[in-house]
Amino acid sequence: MRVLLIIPAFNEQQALGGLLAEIQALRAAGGAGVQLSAVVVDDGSVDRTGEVAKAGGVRLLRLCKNLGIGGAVQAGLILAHRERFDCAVQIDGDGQHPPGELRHLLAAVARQGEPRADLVVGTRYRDRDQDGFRSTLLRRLGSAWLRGVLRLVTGLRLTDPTSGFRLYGARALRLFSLTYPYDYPEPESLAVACAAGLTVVEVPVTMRERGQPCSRLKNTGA
Ligand SMILES: Nc1nc2c(ncn2[C@@H]2O[C@H](COP(=O)(O)OP(=O)(O)O)[C@@H](O)[C@H]2O)c(=O)[nH]1
Ligand SMILES: [Mg+2]
Repeated sequence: MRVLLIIPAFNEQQALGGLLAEIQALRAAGGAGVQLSAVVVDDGSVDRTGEVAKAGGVRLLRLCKNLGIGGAVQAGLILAHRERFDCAVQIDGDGQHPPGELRHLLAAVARQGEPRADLVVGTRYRDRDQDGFRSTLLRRLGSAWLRGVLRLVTGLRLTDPTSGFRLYGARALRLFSLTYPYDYPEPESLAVACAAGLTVVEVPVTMRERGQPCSRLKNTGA
């Protein structure tokens, strides 16, 4: 299975080097039948994000103007679709999403005997409330409101609609390379996926707080 990691990064020179080192370690370790590639999408960073990406040995997509997170992610999705990757995984450039957790997202698409998942969302909340991720009160309130609206509009019961750690299968790549929301892309894209008849599932993952160092190596880009 060919998997493209899409890393939107805007002024992430501090965290990006450590994240890319983790990704290289994961690639070197190899996984059963999984071939990992990665692309950093940088659209107007004023720091050394692009240089850190190149030094980290991954592809760099440098857009000529800032499109925001939605446009940056869609650029990666178009690349994945065009190059016929089996799936793509969006992962934060700030190191909040440990690449090792990718296996949980991949397991959800490999599961037999269920409708094949087109969009797999990594949730930081489900089954992890003891030692897991703790967001700010404001963020949790916003998330609760979004959960309610999504459930009302689509019938989807998700715990983490704003999660940016998600896997896009082939059908999602086809859809989102044509249209991807720009304003609040994570929750909106869930509604778009549902409207298009795609299967959306959620799996628990561990996330780090922003600014928490990546596990293997110190940052190289600062
Ligand atoms: N290329 C690009 N990346 C962005 C932009 N805005 C945010 N990002 C990246 O998208 C990821 C998610 O943003 P973040 O601020 O961490 O969102 P949060 O985790 O939901 O709080 C990070 O890697 C950011 O660097 C943007 O305008 N362009
Ligand atoms: Mg983040």
